[in-house]
Amino acid sequence: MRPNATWTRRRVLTAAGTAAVAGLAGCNTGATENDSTPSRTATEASHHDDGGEEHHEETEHHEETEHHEGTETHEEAAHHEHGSVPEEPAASATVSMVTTESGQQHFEPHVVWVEEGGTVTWKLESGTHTATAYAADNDLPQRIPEDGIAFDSGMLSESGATFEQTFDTPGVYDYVCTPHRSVGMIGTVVVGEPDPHDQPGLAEPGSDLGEKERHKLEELNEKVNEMLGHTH
Ligand SMILES: [Cu+2]
Repeated sequence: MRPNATWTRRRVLTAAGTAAVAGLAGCNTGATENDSTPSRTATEASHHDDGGEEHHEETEHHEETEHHEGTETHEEAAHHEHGSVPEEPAASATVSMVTTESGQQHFEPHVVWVEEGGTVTWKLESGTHTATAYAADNDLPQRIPEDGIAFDSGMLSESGATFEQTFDTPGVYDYVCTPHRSVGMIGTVVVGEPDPHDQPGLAEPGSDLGEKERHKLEELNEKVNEMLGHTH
């Protein structure tokens, strides 16, 4: 168990309330342009009529998130959603490509982990998306191993369409949906047990990238470093 398990659970519970109301806010795409800081004081004040039942913390958190629909900062939302990473590599993994009803685009889960020789299948749930490796060969910054495969699904537009890729070279592979790059529709495939110190996919994202793209890459770096740290 992680030392901060309790904290994590609380955050997840809070996120559940948010997700029900605001959709998958963690992806924080085009639909939530105004990342203003929530004005909690006003909402908290309205709860003081309840008679000071301060021990009902989780209930209050839930109510709060309903009132703060769509006003979470990017950082908060990113940590609420998709908090879990795989515990160990699997022979295969599946990633959904999704456009939510509120118009947000994302890969779910954001991070998958397969063994050397493992296969990842991307499945189009909704919207129109690609899964394109961050590689010079795809006219993108290199964020996969130098000898890794620069995969590119091409545009998938029919619901249920799939793209499958087998990975023989261990490493960290960042990839992006090219039409939704600017809103940070990005994911990571980890193959085998690579040395985290030697991965282009874990480098600090360049300052020339868009803000949402950079934030998402930083978030993914954090998750993958944590995930690989658990294996040693
Ligand atoms: Cu997309």
